[in-house]
Amino acid sequence: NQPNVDEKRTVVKSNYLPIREHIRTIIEEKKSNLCLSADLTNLDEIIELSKQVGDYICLLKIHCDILNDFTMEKIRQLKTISKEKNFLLFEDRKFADIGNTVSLQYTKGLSQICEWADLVTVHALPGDGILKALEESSKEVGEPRGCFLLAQMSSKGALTDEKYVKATVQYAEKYQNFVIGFIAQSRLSTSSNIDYIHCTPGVHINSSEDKFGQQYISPAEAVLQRGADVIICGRAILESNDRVQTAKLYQTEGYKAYQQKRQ
Ligand code: 5IU
Repeated sequence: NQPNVDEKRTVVKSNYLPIREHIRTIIEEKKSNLCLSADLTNLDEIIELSKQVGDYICLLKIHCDILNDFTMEKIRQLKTISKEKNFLLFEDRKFADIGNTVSLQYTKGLSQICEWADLVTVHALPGDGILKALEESSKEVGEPRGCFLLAQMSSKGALTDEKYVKATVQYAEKYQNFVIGFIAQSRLSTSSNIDYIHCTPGVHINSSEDKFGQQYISPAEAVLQRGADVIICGRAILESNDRVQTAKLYQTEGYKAYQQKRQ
């Protein structure tokens, strides 16, 4: 006997913290505002890595479409680790199609993203039907789901100008339960007093760019000058000699700045 959708919604309301609050709680409890961007092509490797660094991160971001060995069984293993280690799973899908299509991409296919991803990324470009569709689909699972709207990108030549950012913020306000924050390179001004989570990718201590236009700043600059709550780090950690020690370093640097900013 499956509960119907309304019953599931009640479950969501009664058993879980709203996802925005949940992230803030994780950040404080674990003293970590670090999102590891595990851009690896092997899910077994991500599972192992998550066991090693799970204590030092608040979010684990993946791209499920680059995995050579994706199975629902493995992703459920990762989900179990995320619950044990208290971080949220974040699929960086960057949805960008019409509502009907994204809803299928979110819930169907080999990866059934909505089943396991606490969070996803969404482009505002197609208009706000994309948010209506994803939010509606997300209600079919018995756990809270949210998304980050892409407001600004870290890459050179990004087309996200001021007008685009403004319109993106307006969509976020309209879907304020589902949109829990932004991927951005600066603190965005909103007309409500909602504490949107700002995530900033393009964070590296030893590098300023890559050969494809990625642009890097330090954890302190991301948090204190750009206003990030969460720093997103990929290759800075993945390509280091010691991923665990480097994750700890970014955790420390990121959280020190986070505390300084919130004082
Ligand atoms: N990412 C960016 N910049 C953006 C957005 C997403 O780098 O503006 I939106 C993603 C891409 C990659 C990760 O998965 O964040 C950054 O990886 P590196 O830290 O390895 O550059």
